[in-house]
Amino acid sequence: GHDHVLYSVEDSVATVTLNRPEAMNALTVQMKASLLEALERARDDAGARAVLLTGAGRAFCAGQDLQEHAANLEAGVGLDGTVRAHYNPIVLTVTGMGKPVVAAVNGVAAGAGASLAFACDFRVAAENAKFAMAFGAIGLVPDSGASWTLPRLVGPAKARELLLLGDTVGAEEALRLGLATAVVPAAELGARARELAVRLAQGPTLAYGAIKQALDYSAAHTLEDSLEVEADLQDFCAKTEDHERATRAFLAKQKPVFQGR
Ligand code: T3D
Repeated sequence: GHDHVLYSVEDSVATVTLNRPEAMNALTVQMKASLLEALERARDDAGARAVLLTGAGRAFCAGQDLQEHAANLEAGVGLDGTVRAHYNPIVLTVTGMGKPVVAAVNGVAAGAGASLAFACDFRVAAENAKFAMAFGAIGLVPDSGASWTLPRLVGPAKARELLLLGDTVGAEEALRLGLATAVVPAAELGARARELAVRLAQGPTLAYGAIKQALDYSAAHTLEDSLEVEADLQDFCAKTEDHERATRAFLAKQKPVFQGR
């Protein structure tokens, strides 16, 4: 039950691990509830200034558990409202939290598992990782935000091609497309993704949250509206302790130490 998603904090990095390796970390209702709980915990944890999301075993996440899904279809309850009840809040928690989220993509990310990786701020992929737009192959529409995130990551034409044809994207192609932040040998993935998360955890956390907000806002608004939001967010950031200290450190030719406030 509860151990299907693990949570730990070290060096101000909260690590959330999908932990049902025997099922390629496919998402059951129970697992989705635990994942949402872990992500909300990471969001609210004052001791966590960056989040690392990864999978145990050979897969990152195979998406919706199709055993459970088939049982629901059999019982005549269809999708059982799971997109609104689970997937949407999970994605909004990742994108909406005021701290960076790094996906360490340790293997295949399929369907909603791929969407989950797309919702993160960074995707560090192992050489053996791949992204499978598995939705169309089973007659479903991309959910968990893939119709929004993927065109913004790889451009509208490529996203359309990937989602309509459902082709799997390997790690090297993902890097070329801008879908992966970096590709690293599988044995180094944990360390390399962690290195990035630790670097982010030592950064100006409030400014990072504001950067995420500004980008999400500008994605759906005009330049004029986005300038207004930038001005508001800048007023906010200018009042932070981290900004004040970093400015003083710059003038003193010192390296700033950010506290996340
Ligand atoms: O409620 C709703 O459905 C709405 C929400 C939908 C959101 C979605 O995520 S829809 C998309 C669901 N996911 C998929 O369609 C992916 C299905 N899986 C695959 O395409 C492939 O298995 C993979 C590309 C993920 C991996 O391929 P490969 O060759 O590395 O492994 P495999 O042999 O296919 O799979 C290994 C085992 O995992 C196998 O079981 P077995 O034969 O060892 O007993 C396979 O059935 C199982 N498995 C893989 N994915 C799922 C799964 N079992 C349940 N659910 C899965 N999603």
